Amino acid sequence: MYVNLAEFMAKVLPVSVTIILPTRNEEEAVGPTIDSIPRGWCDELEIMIVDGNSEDKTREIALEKGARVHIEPRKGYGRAYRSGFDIAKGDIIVTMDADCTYPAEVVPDLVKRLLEDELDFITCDRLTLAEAGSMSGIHGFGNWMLSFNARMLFAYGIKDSQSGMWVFRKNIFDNPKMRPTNDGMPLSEEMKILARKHLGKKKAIEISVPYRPRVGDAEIHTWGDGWKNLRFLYFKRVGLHRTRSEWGALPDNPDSLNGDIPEQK
Ligand SMILES: Nc1nc2c(ncn2[C@@H]2O[C@H](COP(=O)(O)OP(=O)(O)O)[C@@H](O)[C@H]2O)c(=O)[nH]1
Ligand SMILES: [Mg+2]
Repeated sequence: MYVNLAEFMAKVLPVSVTIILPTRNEEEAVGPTIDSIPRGWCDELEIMIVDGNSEDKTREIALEKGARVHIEPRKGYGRAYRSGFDIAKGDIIVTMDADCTYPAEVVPDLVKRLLEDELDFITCDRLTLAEAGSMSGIHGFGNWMLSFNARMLFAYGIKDSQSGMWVFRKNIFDNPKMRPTNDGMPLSEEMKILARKHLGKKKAIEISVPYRPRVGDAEIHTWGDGWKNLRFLYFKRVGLHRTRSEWGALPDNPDSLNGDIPEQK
């Protein structure tokens, strides 16, 4: 019995981890996404949704499941992360969509790899192992086109420029140059460009993981977001991209740690 316990304890990774899920009206998928995250494999595990003023039961469900809820009223996928990264308590940050598409079951192995190989940043490629029905034809094409342009412009050698699953050390943001500037979907490609540029190919790597069909409706505007992503790549390449809002969460954003989420009252 004690031997097994000792063995078990030896496998617990000596780190604190925050898993950040940006959410906007994800009541169908947020519960199963949180449930799919393995427990008990690291010293401390924080699961946090950064909610963009959902009008459905997203926050209520996340609270029920024991997740931390932070409301970032400012619009945008990138905006949610630029606040979440700042307030995450863990030394390691993991990101995923709250839509059941990314494989939470591989998170412990990815964190272990980051620690053992002394990496700073892992981005997860979805294209190699995508399951049937996970990416529509047009999204697959758009993704390929954006990834192709990103490779051409930045020569950074990353297959999937649009993946939203990353595993990295929070202290990469101690370098202000590593802090992404985009408040929208292009934050995803910006993360990879910054990682390869400032951390280097040895410390910032890409690993292939499974990708699954979405649960719940996506809000992504295929053509609008595709265009914004492409425009961002070219603006970034020539240094014309701009930050529209400051890094970090607003001090008066509601947070379940302060007990001021409406659903808590
Ligand atoms: N907080 C916040 N989350 C958002 C916003 N827009 C999208 N999300 C979330 O970001 C994740 C990615 O969006 P998704 O619709 O899955 O985009 P796709 O994976 O690129 O098709 C999902 O978990 C969304 O709920 C937003 O404006 N604010
Ligand atoms: Mg998604």
